[in-house]
Amino acid sequence: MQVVYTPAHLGHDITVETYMGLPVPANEVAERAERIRSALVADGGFSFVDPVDHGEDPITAVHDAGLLRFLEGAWSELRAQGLSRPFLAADTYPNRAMFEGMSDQTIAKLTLEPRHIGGRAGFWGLDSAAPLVAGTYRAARAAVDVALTAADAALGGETAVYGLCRPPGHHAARSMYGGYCFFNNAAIAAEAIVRSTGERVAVLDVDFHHGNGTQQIFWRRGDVRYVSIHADPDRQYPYFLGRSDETGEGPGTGENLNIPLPAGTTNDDYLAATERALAAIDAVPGSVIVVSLGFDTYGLDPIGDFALTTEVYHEVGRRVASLGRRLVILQEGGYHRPSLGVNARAWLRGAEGRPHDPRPAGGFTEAGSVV
Ligand code: Q9C
Ligand code: ZN
Repeated sequence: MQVVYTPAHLGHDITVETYMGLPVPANEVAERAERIRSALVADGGFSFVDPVDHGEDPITAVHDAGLLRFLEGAWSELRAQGLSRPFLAADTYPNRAMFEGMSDQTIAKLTLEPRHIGGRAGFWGLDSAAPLVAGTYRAARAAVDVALTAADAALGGETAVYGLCRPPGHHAARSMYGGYCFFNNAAIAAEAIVRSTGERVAVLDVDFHHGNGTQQIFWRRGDVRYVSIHADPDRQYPYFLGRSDETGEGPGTGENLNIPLPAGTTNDDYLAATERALAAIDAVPGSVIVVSLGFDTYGLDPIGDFALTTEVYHEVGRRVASLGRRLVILQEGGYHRPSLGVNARAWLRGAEGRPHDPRPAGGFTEAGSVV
């Protein structure tokens, strides 16, 4: 299998994020992608290719150009405004209740992008968990190119391609970044595939969190079906979207399927949800699936609460591939660093029809112990 990878992600060198106002060690760190890369190199069955620069057009096909311009200039603007902080996070978010009672017209006039960078970050941002540093923009642009290069390979005839995207993307909406995500890599790839093939595309999101950004981008679209298996937003981020009654509107009516799951979800529960998700994809035409792949569903993940083990990833990969569609597999979350290599290897080998490899990678065995 081809793996699209670039060290450009290393510039997004995050060490701290904020959680409910307090600084905590960052979860979405460079080590994640490097762990996966070395496990796939050691496997020997993967060939690595560099991403190709696709420019801005595929990004603005999905995102507001204002978001792109904000992310491009945010770091230099932070410095230009005399703020010597280690990372940019918002000061104020425009909570909708701030404008309660005002007419839509008045609100539209008032909710303009402010000048202060702490206000601008709130204008474009969802939360304080996506710290932006000097190298973030270049890394986020490179992650988009990773996704688009993987999509090109699939359109060129590859059965399954893996894009080792970092930073991840599925929380980024048309006009919003957040949740460790800046550009929505999967949505940009899906849109590019729709435009180049004229076919319907399915996005299967198996990250632990609901992909609110992908859902938002394709909410009214009849040509992109979004299917997501995730933690119930009643108890987990992103809290405000991801419920099963969110099914799309307009031409997108019935094209959005959310499968929220309880804490403690086991391999068997997860495989049952996977069957539902795959049936929804199989029910409509199309020859490509974009997979938003997260390993924060793993039992040892520090921010997830499912109980999955490595074996289930091999089986999920195998079942997704069994639909017989081309796969553009893009990395999203997964924060238990020692297991990322074995879990990615298991999923991708499953998708290729290669047997599960029970050997450790990066010093980690699937039994959950470090050897
Ligand atoms: N206590 C992805 O997996 N909140 N993003 C973390 C930790 C933000 C996850 C709270 C989670 C974002 C791509
Ligand atoms: Zn996640």
